[in-house]
Amino acid sequence: MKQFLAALSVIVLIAAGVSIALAISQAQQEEKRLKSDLEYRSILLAESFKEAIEPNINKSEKALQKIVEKFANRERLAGLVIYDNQDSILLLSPNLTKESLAEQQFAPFAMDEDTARGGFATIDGKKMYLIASPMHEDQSVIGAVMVVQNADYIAARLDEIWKRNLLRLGVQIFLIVAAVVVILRWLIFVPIKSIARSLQSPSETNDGKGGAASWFFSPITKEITKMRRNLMEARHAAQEEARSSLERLASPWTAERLKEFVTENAKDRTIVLISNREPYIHTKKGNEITYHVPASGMVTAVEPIMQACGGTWIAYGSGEADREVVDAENKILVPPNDPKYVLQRIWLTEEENKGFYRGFSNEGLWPLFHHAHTRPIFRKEDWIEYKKVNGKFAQTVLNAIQKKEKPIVLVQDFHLALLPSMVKKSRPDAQIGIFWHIPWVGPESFSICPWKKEMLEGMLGADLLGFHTQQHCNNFIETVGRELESLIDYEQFTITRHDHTSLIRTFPISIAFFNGNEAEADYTQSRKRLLNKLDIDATFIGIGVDRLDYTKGILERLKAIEIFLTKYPAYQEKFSFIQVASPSRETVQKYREFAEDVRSEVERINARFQKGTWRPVTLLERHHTHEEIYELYRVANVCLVTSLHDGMNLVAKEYVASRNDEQGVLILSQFTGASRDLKDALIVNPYNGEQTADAIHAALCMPQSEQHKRMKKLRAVVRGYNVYRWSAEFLKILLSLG
Ligand code: ADQ
Repeated sequence: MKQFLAALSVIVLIAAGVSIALAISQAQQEEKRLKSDLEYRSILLAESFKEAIEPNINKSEKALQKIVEKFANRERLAGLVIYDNQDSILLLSPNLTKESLAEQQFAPFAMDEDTARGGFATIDGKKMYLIASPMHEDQSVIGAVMVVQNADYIAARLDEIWKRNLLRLGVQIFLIVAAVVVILRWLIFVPIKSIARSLQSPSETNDGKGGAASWFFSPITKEITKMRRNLMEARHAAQEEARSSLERLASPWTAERLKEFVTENAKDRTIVLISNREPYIHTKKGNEITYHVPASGMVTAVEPIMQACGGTWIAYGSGEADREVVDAENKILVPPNDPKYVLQRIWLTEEENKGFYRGFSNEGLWPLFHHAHTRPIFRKEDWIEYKKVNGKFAQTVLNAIQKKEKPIVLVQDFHLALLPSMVKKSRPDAQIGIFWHIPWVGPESFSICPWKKEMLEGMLGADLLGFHTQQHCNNFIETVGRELESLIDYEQFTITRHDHTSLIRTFPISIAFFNGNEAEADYTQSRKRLLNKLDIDATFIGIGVDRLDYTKGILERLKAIEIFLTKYPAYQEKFSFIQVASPSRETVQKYREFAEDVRSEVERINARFQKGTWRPVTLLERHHTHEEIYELYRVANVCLVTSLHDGMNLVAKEYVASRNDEQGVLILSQFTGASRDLKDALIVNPYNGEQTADAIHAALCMPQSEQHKRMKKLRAVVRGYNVYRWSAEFLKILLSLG
């Protein structure tokens, strides 16, 4: 308050100083003007008076008196005087007296110097202007006339100017003080109060209008809001961490425990899981119908849950023999050799597949959500198909949950972003969760999607939205904050829109960690057999297992292997790398080109280094069963996961799970969700080939004790947070919302 008063006083003093300086200057100018005007008028009057008197100077006093009277009634004229050449007054107008003029020497001076003389003087207590002009006859001075003008009005006029200026100064000071008070109140106190209030409240409104503080404080408000958000997010992450640490101490989750949990908590409620990719694909081998589990992280993670809990899994039937094995309702019990739940297939036309799957999902959303420097392609016709197919899935879900009370609907992944709100609209009682298996990018990156608002609105139909990492949650919340009017609660991590609240949570997905018999973990024989079968002759084996997808960093990995063999030539003929690559999205041109690039890169590296029976890279480009993949993991001294961007990456977790001998080293990209938890891996930047090459070298040189120490910790993480726990936590929170 003291500072405020001091600042206000300074402002007032400056304003007063400026006003007074202006008033002084105005008064001086006015005084100068009035005086010169008076002088000028007096000179004119004196001259014309002289011209009237000069020829009549020798006439009678009466005649002269008449002339004086003629001139006398002028405004502000105090009197006229006629002097003879002896400096004596000959005649003067009645309102003047000789005594009052006795001391005035203007007339004598004028006659002596033969020129007009004038000046200001006080006569009878009044300010006067006097001017005397000599009269002539035959070029001799014969006397003088003097004009006496009233000059009091000049002082009165100056007084008036001062009074007016002082009054103006008073009004100015009042207005300045009032303006400062109003400005401080509306621009500073009120906005600061509102910022303080919003800081105290955990929620943040995005009403698109901005608050009281918006324009004046907007830069600082933005920064404070960001800081506050970061603090909230950090607090939330810490709470989550504390919660999971506590739960980690609890007994491990198993399929049986999950089943019990679901029976107890979901009672008889229907569970419907929906994804684009189906868990079992039926194909034909000649006349025989066979099936396989697709190479998909989503299927790897979610399938064990459905096996444990039962229910219906609705998915697109993509296999050529899929229609032949389903019943009239397009249903089949799976797993085919040990049925535990229902797979209900839906069919898509070629046009739908092209727009929904190949176009919008794989050419638009997939590159949009992965920073892998592949430009997303958005076509209006693909979007139309995407909406249509989401509607088709929604209708199938609505049919499946018809007459079922409070069904539990679990939507999987980015193909079905619109599904939650489509189902919610018709069935508000359904408890809907969506899990986003890929990363969620920042608001800036997401903003390029032409149908961003519709996507977000679709997702916010869910009661629970799950992401792999806190960063993905933060990005999602910030995106909604940027794009939609909503109320965001940073403490609870909820978004409320149109009276519906969605909870945003982190659920780092995992695998169904099967604990092998660690005592029997001797792979020497099987290793020999497998390497013989693959015709690989090497002491050290590296492995990479991926879908043939440009986000997985396979080309960067191959480059790093080339650098490694060049930089550490002692490993030539000793180290061999196996790349298991499952064909993926082959109908998309970018994927066909990528597979071609991988093949030619493998050929190039092999051609450069191959010696005798040794070749540096073996590309196994076909679908493998999980058993086959686990066998390969177990022969590998090092597993390379070098994704350029990955939601989680289950290969990293699978490698760790497979190593019950607690040997082997995991090299893991820093751009995977898995790198947040698997801290005992060697973390690399996949774009840095030198670094990855050095990590391969470090892994192959790592003492067994160090490998053991790291692998033990990694296994503890994956075992502690397996996919049963992941789904239990997801379901626990979803059920708590109903
Ligand atoms: P994906 O991108 O499919 O998953 P990932 O998590 O690595 O990636 O899972 C791949 C799965 O496919 C693994 O189970 C792996 O064993 C299997 N696989 C790979 N190559 C195979 C082959 N040749 N034959 C058979 N199986 C093969 C998406 C996201 C990930 C996220 C998962 C789960 O992109 O970031 O971890 O979902 O949410």
